[in-house]
Amino acid sequence: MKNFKKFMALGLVAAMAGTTLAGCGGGSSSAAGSSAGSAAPEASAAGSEAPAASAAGSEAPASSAAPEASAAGSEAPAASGNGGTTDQVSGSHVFMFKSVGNNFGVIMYDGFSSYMAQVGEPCIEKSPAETTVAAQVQLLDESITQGCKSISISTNGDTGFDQVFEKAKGANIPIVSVDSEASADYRVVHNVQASTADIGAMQVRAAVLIELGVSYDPSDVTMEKTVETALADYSGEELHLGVLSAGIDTPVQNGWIAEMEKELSKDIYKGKVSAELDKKYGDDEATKSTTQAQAFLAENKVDAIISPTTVGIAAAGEVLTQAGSDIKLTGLGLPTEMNKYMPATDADNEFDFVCPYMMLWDVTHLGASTAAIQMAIQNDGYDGSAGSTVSMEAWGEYAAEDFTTDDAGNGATTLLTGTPFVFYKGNMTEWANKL
Ligand code: RAM
Repeated sequence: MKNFKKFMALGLVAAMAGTTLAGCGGGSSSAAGSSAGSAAPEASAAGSEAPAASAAGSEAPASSAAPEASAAGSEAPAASGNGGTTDQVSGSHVFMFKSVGNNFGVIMYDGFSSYMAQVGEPCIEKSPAETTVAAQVQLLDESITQGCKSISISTNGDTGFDQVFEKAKGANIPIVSVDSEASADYRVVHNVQASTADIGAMQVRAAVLIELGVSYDPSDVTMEKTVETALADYSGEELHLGVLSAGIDTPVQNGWIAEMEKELSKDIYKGKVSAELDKKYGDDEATKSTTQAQAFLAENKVDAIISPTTVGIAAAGEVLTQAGSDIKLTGLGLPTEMNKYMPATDADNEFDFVCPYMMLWDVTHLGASTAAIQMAIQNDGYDGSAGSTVSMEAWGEYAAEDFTTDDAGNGATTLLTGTPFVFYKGNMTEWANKL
């Protein structure tokens, strides 16, 4: 399996040269329900720093190609000791996603547990059945009582955790949030997949460009210039965008939506794209997301739907495709879940599909880098202060990397460990069955 980082670098070059990439080695997808634990760096299928993505201001450390993994499904580097997934909370690093049954969380835990296996540390996934704060609080409380070593969490809301986080603090159990942030009062740091501003703005730009029938241009990764030019030439009716999000209180999606609104308030959109987003919430549940997508269809008020959640975008893809709707779709999705609604090859007309292009980032690396943060806290005295560094070991196909902590204001700090990546007809051949 090819290194994602390398792949993306090659992808950019190839795309700029107007050529297509030769196929990567095949790879089984960890998205397809890979078992928690020892999963190898299929992780590696995805990669962090796409040089491309750095265009939006997210720093891309120099690309250092790591050795290629032997084959799809290859084991993670030999674990020293009893590292990786265990069924014991006591003495283990707890990883908690928003809920079970979300492949994004499954893939992230694959990365987390693979890195923990490598460094010989036990870990366990404790994600709730329901995407609620209450369900997470209960599991957190139990995990702390049972003596877990650390907590890595993607939260379902920004309030309601104080008491249980206080309990963790009292027990010296470090909290790192990832994907969806925890309060700065309790977390050591928040691990960010890619700049919130980039992710929010790129989704708006993609929705508008898709509506205007403009293909994704990989030489303009963030689509900023392309959308400006396309809108300058546009004199049609005002476009209306809808958002199919996760929970109404979910920090990560709400952060992106705020950036979407900021983007839409720019002059280039005035009179051409409504500044108002029509928002609906599917709670990251397939059934609820489907109902909300059907509501968009029935109301017929939006030209395009942005879904900043892998659960929502897949549900909307199905609903819109089944209905043969004119409403277009973009957002954040897993290629393995979206391939049915997207172009497959360069030869396709992407506008024949409900979702011509969409974005995501290296989900496995996000999990692995979270494990690296926990290791830095445990072994190197990392305290999440701005300017301090987390060193991530070489892992699978990835070379060793250092990440520097950023000041996020209001006493909060973040660590940027990834960049956004666009999936479109020029690279779906590579990604349709992995990630
Ligand atoms: C979903 C989750 C997650 C989000 C991704 C893009 O699986 O809501 O929080 O980051 O989509």
